[in-house]
Amino acid sequence: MRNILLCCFALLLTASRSHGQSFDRELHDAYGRALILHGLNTASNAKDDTAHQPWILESDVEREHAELGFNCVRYLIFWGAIEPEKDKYDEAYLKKVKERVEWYTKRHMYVILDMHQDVYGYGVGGNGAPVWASAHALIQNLIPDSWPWWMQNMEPKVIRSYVHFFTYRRHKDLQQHYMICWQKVAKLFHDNPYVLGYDLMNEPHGGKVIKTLAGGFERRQLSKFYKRLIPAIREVDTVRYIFFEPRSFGVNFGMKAHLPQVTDTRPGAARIVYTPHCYPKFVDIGGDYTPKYRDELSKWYRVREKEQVLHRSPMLLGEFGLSPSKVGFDKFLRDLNRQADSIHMSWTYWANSLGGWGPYRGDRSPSPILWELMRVYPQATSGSIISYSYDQATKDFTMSYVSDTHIAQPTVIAIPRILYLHGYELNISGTEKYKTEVDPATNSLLVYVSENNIKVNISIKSR
Ligand code: IDC
Repeated sequence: MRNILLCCFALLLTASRSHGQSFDRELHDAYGRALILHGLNTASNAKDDTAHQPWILESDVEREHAELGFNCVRYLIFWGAIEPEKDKYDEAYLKKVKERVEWYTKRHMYVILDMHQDVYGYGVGGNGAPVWASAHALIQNLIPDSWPWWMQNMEPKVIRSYVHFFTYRRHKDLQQHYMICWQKVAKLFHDNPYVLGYDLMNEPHGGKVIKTLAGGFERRQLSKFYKRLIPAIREVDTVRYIFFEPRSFGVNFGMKAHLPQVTDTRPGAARIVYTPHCYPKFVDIGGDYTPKYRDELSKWYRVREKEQVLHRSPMLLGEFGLSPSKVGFDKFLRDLNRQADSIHMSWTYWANSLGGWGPYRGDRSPSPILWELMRVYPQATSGSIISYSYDQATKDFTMSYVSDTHIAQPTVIAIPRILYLHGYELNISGTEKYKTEVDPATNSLLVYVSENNIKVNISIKSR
């Protein structure tokens, strides 16, 4: 009996992983095409910039679009910038955000708005929540500034602020203001089709470490917070995707999350996206990328896939990143990308900056990181993706999918301009009824297939 049950369970798992799964691995655009997103978090400097804006110029966005093959951005916004004083909203800030968001959307790049925070907020040495929304503590400045930034989460005033925010019974107004803030943002963008959705809160943290690690925070407080916030956003916008995160502490390096299933309250099919972050321990704590960390990375993926089955939603890897001075950074990014492709996971790299972990150096020349992020991948697929892969070393791309001719728009494959300097060989099999074009603005390959429900195979090789 036990064996039969185990078999049934295994079958159920394979069914949900296979092509006939009962939830979508990919997000979809308005035409019904399956989307895979690659882009940059933009930008970390906005946390502390006086106007809370990223350093970028519009020409940087044009470069991402036209040369680098990115089709989205995770754009940082801050509660403390939107509502710096209680009940007073900074319309000038929102206007600036809108202007910059439109740099992307007018180029048909997707924007995910990320309500960012680290270390709770501006009143306690972090960023995110406004000063008025933080709590005080008797003991001050326990953690030296010279320690890694995330250690500031142990500072008593930070712990207290998180605890207040998530203790809804006693401090209702904090979450209520947060919700109103999101409603304002959603009202501003709900008619822009290239604003893809809202990332509810960057790296939620419960304050008390043991409770957070043991699961109580996600099971009760975080889950209930999402149950309030999602319907509040749905009052204003029923179309955009809701991106939601597990706790960051431990999950970032591969521990399992305890977040119960998150559900959407929009009418019709759910439009939610599970958005974990991936930072194996060597990234922050030191050391090279060794086989031990390769195993840790693979474990991170296995755990996330299980959680995806629980949430029955596509996944976006909202943050991963590291310094190009780490030994093995390129191997790490290749391993991470290979596994992301194998489960059709979208990603946004941390972060868009000049120098440091960023894809550009201070003079805007490419850093070694950029070479690992420019990939051939199916940005939009008119049908169901079976598989796709890109090998950074050989520059071989292969993909197969089942065509759906009810979708008139083409399958779009990103081909960053500088990848194939001597051209590429394209091979399409499975059907003869197709035509191809190259989008001159982006160099993307557009594939129009006119035979329905056919397995189409595409391969691209460097000349
Ligand atoms: C980091 C920035 C760093 C800044 C710090 C605190 O790179 O310059 O001092 O934030 O604001 C995250 C966070 C993200 C972090 C990133 C890298 O979401 O804000 O950015 N990271 O440390 N979680 C894990 C890593």
